Amino acid sequence: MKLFPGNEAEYKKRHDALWPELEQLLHATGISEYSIFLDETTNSLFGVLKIQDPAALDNLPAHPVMQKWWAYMKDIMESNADNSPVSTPLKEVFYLP
Ligand code: RM4
Repeated sequence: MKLFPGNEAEYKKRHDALWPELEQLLHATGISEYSIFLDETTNSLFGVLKIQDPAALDNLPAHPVMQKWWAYMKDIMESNADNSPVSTPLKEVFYLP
């Protein structure tokens, strides 16, 4: 994902105050150990999470709480026409279990 320049503190502030209903939705979806890292040289955001059933992620975009969060976040990060964050899938090049 990509943050608009100058919004680093605001992005962190909003996530430090993550809505309880969004936290509940993410956990109910099976997500845990969810971290988002910021590359301050490019404003790229890298998210990593654990999930039991990755297919469950397909249900998130349509959920009203997710929709509301994305609408709330679109002023500080690159977003698509449906308000979802512009995100680039990353290619795994190394894994050590
Ligand atoms: C991010 C982005 C993601 C969401 C997290 C909680 O900024 O909106 O889609 O899962 O917040």
